[in-house]
Amino acid sequence: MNDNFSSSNSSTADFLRIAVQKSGRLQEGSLQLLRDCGLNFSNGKDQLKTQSNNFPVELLFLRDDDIPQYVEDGVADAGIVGENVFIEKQKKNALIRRLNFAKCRLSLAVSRAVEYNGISWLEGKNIATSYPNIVRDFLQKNNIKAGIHEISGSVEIAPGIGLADAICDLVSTGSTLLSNGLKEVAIVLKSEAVLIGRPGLPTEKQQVLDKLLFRMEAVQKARNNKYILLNCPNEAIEPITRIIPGMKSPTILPLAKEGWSSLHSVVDENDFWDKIDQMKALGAQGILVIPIEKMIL
Ligand code: PRT
Ligand code: ZN
Repeated sequence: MNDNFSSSNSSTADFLRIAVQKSGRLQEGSLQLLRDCGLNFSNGKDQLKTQSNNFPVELLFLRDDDIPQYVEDGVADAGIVGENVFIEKQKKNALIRRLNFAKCRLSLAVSRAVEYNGISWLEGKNIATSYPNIVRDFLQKNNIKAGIHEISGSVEIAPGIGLADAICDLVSTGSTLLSNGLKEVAIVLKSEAVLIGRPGLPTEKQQVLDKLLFRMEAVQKARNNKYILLNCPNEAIEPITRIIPGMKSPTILPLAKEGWSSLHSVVDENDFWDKIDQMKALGAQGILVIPIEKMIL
């Protein structure tokens, strides 16, 4: 692939076609990730497709439910969907990469009035869902026989109108369940946005995909880490280095103040606050935390 790519001298036939959601919960996160990977393209809100002007990628804007089929058929080479949709659609696509946004869970819920005593409560009951395949698999694995009532929207009202005894639907904060008098009783699947693809891409397109994956890795690592600078007494350097070892080891610079150093490193977002507390207890002061844009190991 030509690094000095420009749209004027390349045929779009070689472009890697990525399907993204036309509008909805996945759209912003999908476009932001691609932009953070350095791809320029027009917003595309009212378009069917758009091409990047600095990377051989064409975006197709589709309903999320249709994306796995379009990828399997080869209309798109790859797509960004919720893992829930990827699994439910059962197409011959591969999960290429988890993307760490649009996190939610597919859960079973019942009326709050129900005395739910475990999964066996579902035996012989009726479950309303937009995810019949996933629910069928789940019931089979748990040896439960229950009816599945497939509905495409507003699943949460089903128990209230007598359509079903339970539902299986996506949950993030849980407030929709709460306001419909339901309680979450079991998690069937944890989901996030994923990049899916068709196996056996032509070499040219595979190279574009590999290059994009390399960039996604750098962007996702950077999102999960922060650059940290702090001052500490020299005797605290060693214990602090054990807490924030960084990519290889921290950078340590002497301060003008005798017996003190400045220490620079990288810290994981997830255990950030715990580590700050530990370092403060060791005498760290003047702690600065800075976002990282890209991170390449
Ligand atoms: O039009 P199109 O078919 O493309 O979009 P859609 O309406 O089918 O999908 P959309 O945009 O609603 O969701 C796309 C994807 O986002 C889903 O397939 C999930 O992978 C992911 N996602 C993440 C969610 C949620 N969080 C979520 N909270 N999808 C749906 N919800 C629903 C939830 O079921 C509830 O009804 O949002 C409502 C609010 O949830 P609570 O728990 O915060 O109240
Ligand atoms: Zn949809």
